[in-house]
Amino acid sequence: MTIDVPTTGRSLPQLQPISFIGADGRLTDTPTEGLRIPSDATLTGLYRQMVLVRRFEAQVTHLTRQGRLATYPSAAGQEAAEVGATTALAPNDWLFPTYRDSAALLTRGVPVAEILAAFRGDWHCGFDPHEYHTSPAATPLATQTLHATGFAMAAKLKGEDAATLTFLGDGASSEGDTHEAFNFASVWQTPTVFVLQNNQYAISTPLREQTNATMLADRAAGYGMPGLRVDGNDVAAVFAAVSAALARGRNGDGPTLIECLTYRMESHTNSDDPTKYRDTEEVEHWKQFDPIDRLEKYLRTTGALDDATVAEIAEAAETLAASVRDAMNQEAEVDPRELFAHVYSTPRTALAEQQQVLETELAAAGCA
Ligand SMILES: Cc1ncc(C[n+]2csc(CCOP(=O)(O)OP(=O)(O)O)c2C)c(N)n1
Repeated sequence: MTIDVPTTGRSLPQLQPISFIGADGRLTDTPTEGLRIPSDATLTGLYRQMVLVRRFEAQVTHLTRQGRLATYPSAAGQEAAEVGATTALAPNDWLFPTYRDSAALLTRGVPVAEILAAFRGDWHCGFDPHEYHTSPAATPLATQTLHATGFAMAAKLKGEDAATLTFLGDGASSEGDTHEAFNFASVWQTPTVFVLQNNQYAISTPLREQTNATMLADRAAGYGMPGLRVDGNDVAAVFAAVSAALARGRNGDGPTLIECLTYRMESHTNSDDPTKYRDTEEVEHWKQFDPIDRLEKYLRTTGALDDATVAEIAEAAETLAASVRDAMNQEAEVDPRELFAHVYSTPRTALAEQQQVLETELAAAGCA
């Protein structure tokens, strides 16, 4: 008896991550799975955006230390994954970010004050998801993978020309929600791209304690979808891989998992001390793979970047940082009644009672 063995979607990703531009700024000789390096004009735009988001991350981290924001999960070091993947989106596509992905929100065009509203304890996500085709950043790990998959399924059923992209971390890849999202997306061939930012740590849990698998991209084969392992610090590779995956999705060919190998340069948030669980040699090692430095080196060799352009971009980054400071120096005007405004369409008795308590307290404080 012979068994008919289906072979589609079962190929494993190559071990060597896809990379166009090496840490030395030169072209690599790594196989690129048929992907093409983006044009110099596209790469210059990606360089500019990475410089802006790095300055943004640094400024926000400083403001956290000054108490202007409650907490901040920085994606410093992960600019190539954040910017490369988000830039590949078409305006009609939808982004499903996590708490770590403010750089992606900035790239998507969300104003700084609206990105940071949630981190200073203001209400809701701070921006209008419909305006930016971007969902609120998820804090419960991996829930956004389900949202991205469900949304993509709805788009497919409605015949819309939209794909979804969601970011998840190496830690989130161990959550049950991720399994459900991968499985559903592959069975129903939803136009979803899962960008797994493997930044080596889930707070203090290193990758070796997170998984015993050789690589996270391997998991795609178990769900029958293509998986790619990409040098997540090479923005050219991230942009090319995500663009191709989004095109696959829009063509009706289903989801893709892209593992971006990268490194979280800062602490998880300002509430943990990374020196307790990783050594400075490791951090220094990863500095060699800096996504901005390597692209700058490359673009200087092609002639696309010169001192004047680099200086102009640095100045734009300072202007952005000043706008972040200005926005966070404005006191947020919070109305505590809004806590109750968007919970249920039909108010429940218990909540109505709590609302009444608040009204009484406000009146007693002379704030009615
Ligand atoms: C369902 C759930 N469990 C636990 C947490 C607490 N938590 C917040 S961040 C984090 C680690 C996440 O690591 P990873 O997915 O690798 O993302 P990273 O922060 O490194 O980008 C944990 C366990 C949470 N937010 N949600």
